[in-house]
This record gives sequence, C-alpha cells and structure tokens, in this order.
Amino acid sequence: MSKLTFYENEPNTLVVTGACPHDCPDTCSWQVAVNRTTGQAVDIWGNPNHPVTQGTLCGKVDRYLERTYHRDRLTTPLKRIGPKGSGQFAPVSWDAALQEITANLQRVMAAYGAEAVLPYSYSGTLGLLQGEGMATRFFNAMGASRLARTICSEAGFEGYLYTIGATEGMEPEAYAHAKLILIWGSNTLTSNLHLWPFIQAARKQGARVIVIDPANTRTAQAADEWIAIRPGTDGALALALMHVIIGENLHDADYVEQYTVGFAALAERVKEWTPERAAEITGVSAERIRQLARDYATTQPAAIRINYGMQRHYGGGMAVRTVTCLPALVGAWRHYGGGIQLSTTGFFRRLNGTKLYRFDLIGDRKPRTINMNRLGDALSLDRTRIARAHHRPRPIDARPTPEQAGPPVKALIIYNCNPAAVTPDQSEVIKGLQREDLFTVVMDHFQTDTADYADFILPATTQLEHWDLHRPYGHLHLMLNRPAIAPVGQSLSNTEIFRRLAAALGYTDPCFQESDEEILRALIERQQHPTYAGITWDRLLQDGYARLNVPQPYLPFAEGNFPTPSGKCEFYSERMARDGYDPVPTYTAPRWSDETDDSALEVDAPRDQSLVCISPPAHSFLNSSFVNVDRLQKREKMPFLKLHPNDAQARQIANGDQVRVWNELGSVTLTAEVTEDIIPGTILAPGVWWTKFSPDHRNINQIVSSAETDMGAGATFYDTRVWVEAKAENGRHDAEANVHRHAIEQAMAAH
Ligand SMILES: Nc1nc2c(c(=O)[nH]1)N[C@H]1C(S)=C(S)[C@@H](COP(=O)(O)OP(=O)(O)OC[C@H]3O[C@@H](n4cnc5c(=O)[nH]c(N)nc54)[C@H](O)[C@@H]3O)O[C@H]1N2
Ligand SMILES: Nc1nc2c(c(=O)[nH]1)N[C@H]1C(S)=C(S)[C@@H](COP(=O)(O)OP(=O)(O)OC[C@H]3O[C@@H](n4cnc5c(=O)[nH]c(N)nc54)[C@H](O)[C@@H]3O)O[C@H]1N2
Ligand code: SF4
Ligand SMILES: [Mo]
Repeated sequence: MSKLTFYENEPNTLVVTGACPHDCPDTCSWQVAVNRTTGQAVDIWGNPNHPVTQGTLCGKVDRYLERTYHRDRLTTPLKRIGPKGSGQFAPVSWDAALQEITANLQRVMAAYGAEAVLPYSYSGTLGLLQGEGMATRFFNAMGASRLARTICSEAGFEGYLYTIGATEGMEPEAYAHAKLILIWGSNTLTSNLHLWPFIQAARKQGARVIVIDPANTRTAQAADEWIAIRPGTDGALALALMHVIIGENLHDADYVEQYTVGFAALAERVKEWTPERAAEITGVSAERIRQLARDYATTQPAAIRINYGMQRHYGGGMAVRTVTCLPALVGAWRHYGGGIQLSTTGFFRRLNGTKLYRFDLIGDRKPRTINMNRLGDALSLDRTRIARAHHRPRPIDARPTPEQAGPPVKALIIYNCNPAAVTPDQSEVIKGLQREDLFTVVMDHFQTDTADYADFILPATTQLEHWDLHRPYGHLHLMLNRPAIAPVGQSLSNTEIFRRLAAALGYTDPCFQESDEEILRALIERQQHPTYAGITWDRLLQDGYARLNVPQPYLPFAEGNFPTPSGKCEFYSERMARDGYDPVPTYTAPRWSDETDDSALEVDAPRDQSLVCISPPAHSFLNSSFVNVDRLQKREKMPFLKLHPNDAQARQIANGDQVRVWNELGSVTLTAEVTEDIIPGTILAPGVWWTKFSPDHRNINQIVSSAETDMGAGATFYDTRVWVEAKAENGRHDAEANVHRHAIEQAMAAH
C-alpha cells in the first residue's frame, strides 16, 4: 500500500501536498502526513502521481522532518551579546528585534543613503514568494543596493542564451527516448536524481550512457563509460567533436541550412581543432574523441545533459556556448529524445511578475548592483575594492572608478543564504562580516556559520510552514506549496518579516499588506500567456502542480523556432560580437592553466607541483543545507578530498592522512582519500561543509578565489590552483591518524 493510501485511510491524519524548496532541478512534489490532534507532521514522501517525482524523495529531503523539528531550530529572535562572530546571543521579542533593526537601518540610511544597505540571498528556497517575492518589493521601496545573484549558473546561462536564445531544451521525460546520452559535467545521481529513471528507461531500450567528468562519480560508475576530462577544457573537446563531424560530413546539412546561422564561420573555426590538439588540452585521447564524434553524429536521438559543473571555470560561458551548438549541428533537435538540457526555466519565462516584484517602487532611483561572488570586496571599506564588487557581466560593461563605487555597505540583510560557508574567498568574507561598524541581520532556520556574525538572527519558517510557488529548473510543472503545519516556535516566513519591516519603516504601499495566499492567487490569475493557459489556482490547490500548456511530447526546436534574434541556432552570434566576445565558438582556457596568471606568483611554491581543485556538492548535503542533520553528517563523515595515487605518492600522502590544501588565499585541512576515481592533477573536495564542523573553522571556500567567469560574472569554484601537503602531525599523532584512517575507510565503503 502506498503511503498516500495508508494515510488517506487514517481519520486522524491530514495529507498536505507541497513542493521541495531546495536548489535542485527536480523540485519534487511531496506529501506530508499531519496528525490532526497534535498538528505535528509525522511523515513525508514523494508524490506518487507526479510524473517526475514518481513517488520518491532523495535521501536528504527524506529527512526533512528531522530538519524541521531539529533540536537546534531557531525559535525566537536573537540579539548579539558577545563580540562579533562569537556566536553568543540572547532571545528577544519580535517587537524589540524589529524596533532595533528599524532604528539601525534608519541610522545607516540617514548617514550613508539607502545604497549602504545590501540584501544578500540565494537559494535556501527557490520559491517565488519566500525567495525574492516580498524581499524585492521591500528593497525596491527602500532603494537599497541590488544584488546580482551570480554564484551558481550565470556563465552557463549566458553561453546557452547566446546560442539557443532562452534556457529551453529537452524535457526530462524525453531522455527516455534517447539512444545515446552524454552526461556532461553533471552528477545526475547526486544532483538531479529524478532524471535517472528516464535515463534507465532509455538504457532498457538499448541506449548508451557516457559521463564526461574529471571524477568517476557515482553517476559515472553507474553509466556505460566514464570519459575523464581535465577541468575547464570541455570547450576544446566540443570543438574537436565538431571538427570531426564537419570534416567527415556527418552533420545534418538540411537542419543546418534551415535552422542555424554561421555554419561557414563555424566550419572554418573548427578546422584548427584537430582531435590531437584537443587531446593535449583535455586529456581525452584523439582516438576516443573521433569515435565519440562519429557515435554522436550517427546515433539518433542523441541527448546531452549538461548541468553546472562545466561552467564553474573561467571559460565556462564559452564552454557551454560551444557544447550547445552540437545538437543543431547534427539535427538532434528533430527527434524526441534528442537535444540538450541545461535548465528548463526558460519555458516559464513568460510568467508576468511585474506585480509580484514591483520594480516600479524604485521610482527613478538607480541603485548600484553588487556581484554576490565579490562579497569580500563589497564589505571592504576600500573604494577600489567596492568598485570591483560592482556587477559587470560582459566585457563591454564599464568598470566603475573608485569615485563611482558608492557608499560602504553599512547594513547587510541576509536570508536564504549562508555566505560565510558558500561564498568564494572566505577569509575576506569573514573579515567583512567581522566589521564592528557593519549591522547584520540574518534570517534562517539555524544558527549557521553566517548567523554567528549577525547582530540579529531572525527565525524563519520552513517549507512545511509557509505558502510558495515554484518554477522548476529540471521539468515543466509549475508547483504549489501549501503549508502543512503551524510555524515552529515564533518563526515567521520571510514574507512576513519583510512585511513587518516595511510597516516599521513606513512603507505604505498596499502591496505590503497582501497575504501570501492572495499574492500567489493573483499571480496565477494574472497570467495571460498561452503557456499558462488552463493553469488555475483551483487546479494547483487540488493537485499541487500543473504542467505548462505545451505539447507532450515536446520538441521545441524540431523546426527551428529558436528564441534568438535570428530565430535560428546561432553558431555565429551578432550579440556576442556586440557584447565583446568572439562571435564564433572558441576555446577559453581555465584560469588554472594560465601560465601568465600572476595570482599564484604570490606564493612560494613551484607551479608544476600545483593541482587543480574542484569542490562539487557532497551527495548527502544540499549546498550547506543539511550539514547539521546528524544522520546526513554521519553519512558524509568529515571534510575530505579525493586525490589520485600518483599525486599522493609524489607528496607522501597516505589514505586517511590529514592534509593541508593551500594557495595564495588561505588554507584548509582535509582528510585524504587516495583513489583513482579522480584524474591525476586534480583533487576533489566535496562541499559545502559548515566551517563550524570543519578543522580550524575553515572550509574549502578558503582557497576559492572571487575571480569571475568569462560571461555573467559567475563564480569559478572549480577553477582553483592549490598545493597539497601532508600535515606534519600525521607522523606525530599516530593514534589520531589511525582514527581518521578508520573513518575514511568507512566513508569510502559508504560512497
Ligand atoms: N545532493 C545534492 N544535490 C544538489 C546540490 C547539492 O549540494 N547536493 N546542489 C544543487 C545545486 S545548487 C546545483 S547548482 C546543482 C549542480 O548540479 P551539477 O551541475 O550536476 O553538479 P556539480 O556537482 O556542480 O557538477 C557536476 C559534475 O561536474 C564535474 N565537473 C567539474 N568541473 C568540470 C569540468 O570542467 N568539466 C566537466 N565535464 N565536468 C566537470 C564535477 O566533478 C561533478 O561531478 O545541483 C543541485 N543538486
Ligand atoms: N566550494 C563550493 N562552494 C559552493 C558550491 C560548490 O559547488 N562548491 N556551490 C555553489 C552553488 S551552486 C550555490 S547555488 C550556492 C548555494 O549557497 P546558499 O544559497 O547559501 O545555499 P545553502 O548553503 O543551502 O544555504 C541556504 C540557507 O538558507 C536557509 N533557508 C532555507 N529556506 C529558508 C527560508 O525559507 N527562509 C530563510 N530565511 N532561510 C532559509 C537554509 O537554512 C540555509 O542556511 O553555494 C555555492 N557554493
Ligand atoms: S532536493 Fe531535489 S531530489 Fe531531493 S526532494 Fe528536493 S527536489 Fe527532490
Ligand atoms: Mo547552485
């Protein structure tokens, strides 16, 4: 019997349908059983009716009740009573907290202007409402600095948009119909679990699955083949594939002729990209590149799944742009099961959100926009650094002078985000957060690493306790979340906190009085675009989700219709030329391989002994969320790194040793797992551990720089040059080392 049937037959249980709020392409439909007498949630499971969730949640969100009712859940507002960063707080009432916060914001704005207030948020929830809905209204009314939310996907998005025109691509259901699937820079079984059943269905019909990744991930292990590639070199691989495809006349000349622009320029460009040249760069043999090109061009339908792994490098935008040309070149879009997916958010792009976000409330003020990846710079008091923190997504965007930097950030309002753990250049972020003259408010469920630096911590509700609406980035169903339980303790939703702050600051626009339910209902009822036809509030209340009004099977580009300026897939992009890029696919090398990059010159260590560090997500965490859930922390054991035996031997590092990973920015202590599951020359340190659960209160973002990607000013988490050495203590504290060794062996068994 399914859980749904079981609980539906329990008279004292209420079943509420909602949506997982986390930053994950799957945005699962969940169901929660609530005891009617106690009002407590007693069980949670994946909605069996949802075509993508298919009745299962991942191992993290299966634990959502443990997280919601966690012993450390914040239940009252807290005020700092110790030195900044000491983590010492005392409970205060909401009234007292809001009064003091308001007074401080007014003080800052009177002295420095509203731009001295910086919102800082990202993806604790992807809900339209608890994410940026009410927050944007609030900060627009204030005229605060704006935040460019660049930490995750900007480079890839830009690259994809130049080529395809919108982040539209294959729907997940289509993968079941592919005959060849390239999982390229994505770890499906960890980061996109609900795509896997479609991939497995394709395999049952004979499809071959190839993973292109520097690591032999659990996805690569479950696939038919792992193609090991050096980080940041995917563009070179794609160019060589096109060299072979065009050189051997394997492209779909008819599709290219009708639905693409710039073929001649592309053909000319890829001439120089022989497989031999790409092999030097990528580490993939020329022979393998040739065969892959032939298989890709001649197997139909051929599907590619790229995610964000390949774009966390300096050349990430161009890499995605280049890879994204492949399906049009071979005509893969003609077939259901052919094409590429980066994200599905583009399908939702006609959602009219003007009344939700109320940009009109800014009036004629033009606040600066700060790049979230440069929080350390933004929080400095040095005008040159503040200017550097301004968002500059394209080469043609003007670089502000120090005089144009604007005021120092004097108040920071953080919600849905844990920057002390997740943001690049951690030591500079912490330095900023430590400033005595900075007034910081953190809204969260827990006292995170970031909350330790707050002046006030405000307890926020979880997805079980509030309304929201979600546009998934991995499928085509709009998702409604209904609250299942009352707020835990005195927690309030983000929307309610901003409503109360707005009232206290005297913002009288009626939009600050609308309830969550009213806002969402009005948003749904306001939609006019045909893709939203038939999606009603009642339907969402009833089912919890509704598929966009597009055909299924959906073949968006079978006959062109690309949402680019030319209406075609753009091998040559006029827009790129205007924005300061090479208009034709090219290879932009990662920063780690740049011999002229002088940041590494600051350190006294031979460059040829450096390694590249990547830090993709740990399987049992979601970014830095869930790190404090006992059962999940136990599964991940400890902060560790994977290191190839050759690299370990050269440094006399043994399995289980404590090692120091360092570069010009800082250092972090990790436990070594020596394994051939990572290519030589690269280390992999899964993220994102809370610093407070890490040795010396530091995590991997100590060594990640705030350097930006080629497009979109994105983060370069996987483009980091480091040095690795065994810690001296390994020899001295044998007992301790043995404990670690034992633990890492267990961790490896679990992986
Ligand atoms: N369990 C779990 N799921 C998650 C998350 C999580 O923290 N935990 N995070 C969520 C979020 S915010 C996001 S953005 C997505 C990310 O989802 P993905 O993009 O799928 O995840 P990543 O692990 O960042 O990158 C995928 C793979 O790219 C590889 N990689 C790194 N550099 C390169 C490269 O240069 N080329 C190639 N070909 N591969 C490379 C990594 O080794 C990794 O296996 O996942 C979401 N899902
Ligand atoms: N080294 C390294 N660093 C990384 C990455 C990596 O792969 N490697 N990945 C990067 C990526 S892709 C991303 S997307 C970012 C993500 O970074 P973040 O956006 O910081 O995501 P989380 O770490 O999950 O932290 C979100 C916080 O929001 C809180 N939260 C959740 N829901 C709510 C709510 O409704 N209200 C309030 N007030 N708070 C809420 C959670 O409790 C949690 O503390 O991290 C980036 N950092
Ligand atoms: S984190 Fe992803 S896979 Fe897990 S329940 Fe949420 S949406 Fe589903
Ligand atoms: Mo992300």
